[in-house]
Amino acid sequence: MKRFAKHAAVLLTSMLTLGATSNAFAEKRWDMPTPYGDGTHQTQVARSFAEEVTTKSNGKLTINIHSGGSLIKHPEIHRAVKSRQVPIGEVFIGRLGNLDPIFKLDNIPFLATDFDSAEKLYQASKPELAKALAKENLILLYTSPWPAQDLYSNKVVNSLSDLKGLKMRSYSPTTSRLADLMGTTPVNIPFSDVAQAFTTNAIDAMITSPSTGVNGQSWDYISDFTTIHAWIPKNMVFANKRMFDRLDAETQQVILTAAANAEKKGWELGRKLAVEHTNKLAENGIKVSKPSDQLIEELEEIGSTMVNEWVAEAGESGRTVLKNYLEM
Ligand code: PCA
Repeated sequence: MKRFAKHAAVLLTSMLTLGATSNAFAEKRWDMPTPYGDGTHQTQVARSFAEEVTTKSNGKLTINIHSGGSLIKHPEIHRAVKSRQVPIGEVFIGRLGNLDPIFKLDNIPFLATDFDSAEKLYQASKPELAKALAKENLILLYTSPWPAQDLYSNKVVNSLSDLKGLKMRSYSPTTSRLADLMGTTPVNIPFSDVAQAFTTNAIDAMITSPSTGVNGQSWDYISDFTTIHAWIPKNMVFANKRMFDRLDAETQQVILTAAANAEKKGWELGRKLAVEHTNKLAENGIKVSKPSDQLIEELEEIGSTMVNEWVAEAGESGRTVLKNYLEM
């Protein structure tokens, strides 16, 4: 009897150990670096995506969000996913502009300035976007837009001459080119350093969303906000294809469904937050103005130049994307 009990205990222990081992095999953990902080809607969307995958896969795949560049800094995230240092990550599309012209399209001014147009531009460019990522063994999972990009400055801006010679923050190759064409000097500064850059006069102006101004409490160092609504850029989330292919079909489907839901949520938030956050800037003392006709005309002309430059660089596939967009 005693011997039997001992035997049963050994059996039970080995069953538990086996159980634990096979569970450990079934369970996967994906670390997902994101570039922006917890206060941004982008990271909130990423968190809801991760939660959905974790819940719906019944724990087979847990996605852990590491926000604000805490695991991997923004400039390294793309390479980290490509090299399988991490299986999944989020980046601001325009940052990758030097890798493929399709990424530059995301920051071209005055091509798509309202959300309906931005959604069309996204649909028209999505096949090329996915193709550019696929070349690097990456799968596009979802995109999420920022509210339209407006102008922050420490003086009233009625025309480009008011900005001449100022240092303008840029966050991508396309926005550096824009700063040049505006007669300003581009200074590449990540969002995390923007407040300090303004207070130390490393930059004098920037073009970004009202949300980013709210997240960075820009009223502490900026007086004027002009609603130029120049373009609607996006973040994208992608996975390494080899790591994705290693998951079972069911878990892959959970990811794709969660990605589609995240995309929907991101686009809804992008639309909604523009008004809310512009009001918040005003409530905190920033002078919010509509752009003058002259400023818009000058900027639109730069926009046309940049579209032409882009088509020349992107060639046939770029022309097709634009043709499809204009016909939508
Ligand atoms: N905020 C981000 C990207 C676009 C936006 O609205 C930033 O300024 O870095």
